[in-house]
Amino acid sequence: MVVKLYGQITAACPQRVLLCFMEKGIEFEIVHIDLDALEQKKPEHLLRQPFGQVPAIEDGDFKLFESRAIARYYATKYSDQGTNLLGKSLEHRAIVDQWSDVETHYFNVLVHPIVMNLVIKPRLGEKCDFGLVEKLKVQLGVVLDVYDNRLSSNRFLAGEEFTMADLTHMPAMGYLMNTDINEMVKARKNMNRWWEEVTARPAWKKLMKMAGF
Ligand SMILES: N[C@@H](CCC(=O)N[C@@H](CS)C(=O)NCC(=O)O)C(=O)O
Repeated sequence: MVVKLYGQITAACPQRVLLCFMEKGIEFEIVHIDLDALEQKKPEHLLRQPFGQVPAIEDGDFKLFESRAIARYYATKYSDQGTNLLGKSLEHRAIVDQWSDVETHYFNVLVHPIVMNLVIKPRLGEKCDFGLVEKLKVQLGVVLDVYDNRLSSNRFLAGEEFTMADLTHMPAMGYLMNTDINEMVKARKNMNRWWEEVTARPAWKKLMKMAGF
C-alpha cells in the first residue's frame, strides 16, 4: 500500500515525514496541498488535520497528523527496513527520544518564529519583526552551544549512529542555513561538521532535489 502524504514538499514539517520515508525506503505519493492558496484551511483538509496545517497521511484506512508522530510511527512500523532511526537498546532509544524532544521544546520553538519572520513573512509581503529575531538569536546561541558540546564527543546527537534525533532537526535547520543565521552554525565547529555529514546523506540530497532546493 502506497502511503499518501498530504502536504507541500517545500514545507519543513512534510519534509520531516518525507525524509523518514526516504531513509526507510517507504513508497509514498504526495497529494499537493498548496499553502499559499490556503488549501490547508479547506473543510476537506480539516478532516485530515483539524488545525489546518500539513502534513497528514492516509495509509489505507489509517490516518495520522503531526509530523513527528508520523515519522515515529513509520520508523517503528518498518524498524527492520532501511536506516534504524530509533536506537538499538531501550537506553539508546531513550537517548534518541531525549534529543528528539530537545528539537521540539528547545530548538523548534526558537527556529520556527525565526524562519517565519526571515523567510515566510517576507514571501507573503508581511513585515519581519527584526527585534524579535534578534532576541531569539540570543536564545538560539545558548541552544546551539549545547548541541556543539554534545557533538564534540558524539558523531551524531544520540551517539555514533544517525537516528531520528538528527533527522527531526534537518528540515528546519535547512531553512535556517538559508538565512544569515547560518553563521551561528558555521562558527560552531562540531555542529558544522555534523551538518555537513547529515546533509551528505543520499535521502537528504534526494529530498532537496525533489523540493527544488
Ligand atoms: N506540529 C505540526 C506543525 C505543522 C505546521 O506548522 N505545518 C506548517 C508547514 S511546516 C503549515 O501547515 N503551515 C501553514 C499554516 O499554518 O497555515 C507538525 O509537526 O505537523
